[in-house]
Amino acid sequence: MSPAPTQHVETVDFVMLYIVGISVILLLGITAAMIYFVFKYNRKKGHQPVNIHGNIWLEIVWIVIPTLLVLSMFYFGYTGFREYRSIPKDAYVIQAKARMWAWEFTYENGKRLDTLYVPQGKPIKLEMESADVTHSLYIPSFRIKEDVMFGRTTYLGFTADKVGSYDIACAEYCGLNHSMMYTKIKVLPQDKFNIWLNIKEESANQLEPVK
Ligand SMILES: [Cu+2]
Repeated sequence: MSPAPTQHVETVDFVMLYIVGISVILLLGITAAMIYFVFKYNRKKGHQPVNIHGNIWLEIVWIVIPTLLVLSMFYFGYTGFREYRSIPKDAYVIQAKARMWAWEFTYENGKRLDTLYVPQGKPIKLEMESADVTHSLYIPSFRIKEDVMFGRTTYLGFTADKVGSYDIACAEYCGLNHSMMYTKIKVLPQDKFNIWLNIKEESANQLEPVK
């Protein structure tokens, strides 16, 4: 199998499967028990209601087991979150600016355009700001998303392991053309990225600087 676009994908997908798996097992178990009791204690069978007092062990079991399950969900979710929020110091920094209704990416050498190009296998840090309202930079294939706000710099880190082109969407409703606020992230091998970075001709694709 070809590798996932980022390592983070496996972490997020595992947490998702884990939570959905537990939920489905509980749903099936509870539904089966309900249906079973509907038939077992059917009124026509003439059962008499009995006043039952608390069972300490039963109560401990149904408090402890759900607590452990929920804590384990939190553990996997939180370790995955920490892993993707800890960005290496040598990460390659790209500035991202959002505005109604476009994205703009600026590189260390001043190169600026509306498509995000990144080198493969290198930790990337996006430093993000908004020129107007709140947006959210979302790369579904990478399972990452972060709000982009006016007057505040937020960040997003990832390492793209697989060459390719993936969608970037805005995931925060930001006005009339929000649904069209799409662009691409293009992952290039390091050598091709270096060549690309120094080509001036991309200027045709460049936007007016955002004030
Ligand atoms: Cu937006």
